[in-house]
Amino acid sequence: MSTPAPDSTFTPATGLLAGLDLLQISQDGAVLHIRLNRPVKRNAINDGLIAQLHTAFVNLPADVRAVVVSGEGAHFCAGLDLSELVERDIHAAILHSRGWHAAFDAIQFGRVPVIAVLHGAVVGGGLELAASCHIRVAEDSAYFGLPEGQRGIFVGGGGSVRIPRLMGAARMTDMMLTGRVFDADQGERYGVVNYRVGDGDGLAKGIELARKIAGNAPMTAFAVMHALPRIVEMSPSEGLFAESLMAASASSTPEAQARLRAFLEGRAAKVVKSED
Ligand code: 1HE
Repeated sequence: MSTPAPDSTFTPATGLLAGLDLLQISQDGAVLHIRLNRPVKRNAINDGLIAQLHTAFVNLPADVRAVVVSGEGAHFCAGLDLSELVERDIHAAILHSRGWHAAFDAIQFGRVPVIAVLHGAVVGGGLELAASCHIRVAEDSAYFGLPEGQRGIFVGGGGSVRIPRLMGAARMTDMMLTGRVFDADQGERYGVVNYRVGDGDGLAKGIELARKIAGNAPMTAFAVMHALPRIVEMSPSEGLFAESLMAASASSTPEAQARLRAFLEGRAAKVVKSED
């Protein structure tokens, strides 16, 4: 008997999300799965796809607590659709880049954590998309490149802000100047990849992580997504002050109080070693 697909319990999204034809969106409980669905073009991101990603992330169903993003076909994402770049003037090009920023900001600074499941090419804008997610799972086949250098362009989807914060500016400089491509293991070693899995196992891992995340208090997710990256950029003194305000806000929520009581009364899980 064949093993059911990891998302076999998911049902297609309804309403607005169902109308986004470049995405395939499905939901199971508190987990939403958004699959880039332009495999013929290797999920290259054209104007329509970036707009649909933005629309999806600002219209998440109220009961969703975590999102998994993956790519249909042999690759996660081939980056910017180069066929649309040729005819743009400078003003249109700036607005185009700002449109990508808005979409990826909606992912990074949205309401719920997002897990990227990566396989095949994760290049250019595909790596920028992955970098805007909160956790990255990579299958054996995944590889990371920034072919902008070869194409005579520059990153425009937030890559210069987000990618150095994962792998360091020196590695990104090398990728862009020499066309160097990192494999999945290098991606893990260099801080891009949080979880390494075999080919075909990424979605199951992503969904497993999303279910865990969905069980957290929403205020904790908010603090990790919105406060942590800002505190990292502050001076230590300002950071410590902001941390105190965030910590006090989180611990005062009724959900935190209930969770703390549950532990003290022996009703909550203890901390155990992870198997990953
Ligand atoms: C595309 C794109 C694309 C594929 N824009 N059409 N990104 C790149 O420079 C990566 C360019 N793509 C590739 O290097 C390869 O396509 C892949 C390694 C990703 C996949 O190779 P492969 O052999 O599986 O597919 P393919 O045969 O190259 O591509 C299949 C089709 O997709 C083909 O179109 P067809 O009409 O001839 O069938 C390709 O032209 C098309 N295709 N990738 C347009 N990217 C906000 S700034 C972000 C800046 C960037 O992202 S720059 C990096 C752009």
